[in-house]
Amino acid sequence: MIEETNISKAIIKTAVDDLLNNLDIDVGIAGAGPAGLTCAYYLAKGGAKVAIFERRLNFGGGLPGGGMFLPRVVVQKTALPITKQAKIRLKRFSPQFYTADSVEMASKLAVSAINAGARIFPAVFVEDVLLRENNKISGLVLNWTAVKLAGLHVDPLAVKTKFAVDATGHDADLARVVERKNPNVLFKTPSGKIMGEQSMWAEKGERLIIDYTQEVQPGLYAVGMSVCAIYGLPRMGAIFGGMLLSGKKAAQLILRKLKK
Ligand code: 48F
Repeated sequence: MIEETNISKAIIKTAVDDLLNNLDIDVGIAGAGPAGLTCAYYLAKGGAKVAIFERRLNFGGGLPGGGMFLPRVVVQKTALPITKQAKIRLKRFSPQFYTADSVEMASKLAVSAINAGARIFPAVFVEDVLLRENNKISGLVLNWTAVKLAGLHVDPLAVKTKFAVDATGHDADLARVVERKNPNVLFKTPSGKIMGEQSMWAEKGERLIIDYTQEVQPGLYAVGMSVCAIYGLPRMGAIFGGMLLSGKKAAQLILRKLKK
């Protein structure tokens, strides 16, 4: 017999247990776009306890939309080891460029991260961080996206992290909230301030995003387009190798620190 209250009980109990189990984690990632998903995969594969908090109900960020809604993206040769592990099917377009179905790519990056052990919490908005001595970021402050959309005042809850990752894309939402609330916090940029993304220059952006993927504040890493927003790098459009390689690089840097 199907008893509705038993359905409710099953959902409430298992979902709350899952949240409780993720209150104290190695790495908390804000944003389930391609950079956040790739970062989560490599972290989980390397043995870290990692959760992604995504403000939307779906994952993939700007990836499923492809280029101007045409559901294809370009991936360069350098990122092929990442697409291969995720079993993303590619078509060779030129000696340098491959194309992928953007929906397949978003889905498979998420499946890989989940299969490696990462958790994805949908409809959760990262609205702030826990800031401790020496401006060390030691956790994420969470609320339901619906609360924000409804314009309600509901106090958030927090999770503790050894490292946080800003994978929020073009707005660098997490870094910006840190800057807005804590004017004394200086970022590792020439001005100490978040510089904002520059106009499109794919070749330059794809190269520099890898160089600049690093810890931007004690305890906070940036991956993907948030790196460009923080360091004033150009945007690239529907080419995704840099997003994947940036996520992987941050995961490797964090894993090295976790092992110390
Ligand atoms: O925007 P998004 O896909 O960022 P990305 O991983 O990749 C960028 C590419 O999609 C593309 C590009 C390629 O050259 O330029 O634009 O750097 O994914 C960011 C995700 O973060 C979520 C947002 O909904 C999206 O899924 N997000 C943004 N702010 C928050 C957030 C927040 N405060 N809390 C939780 N999730």
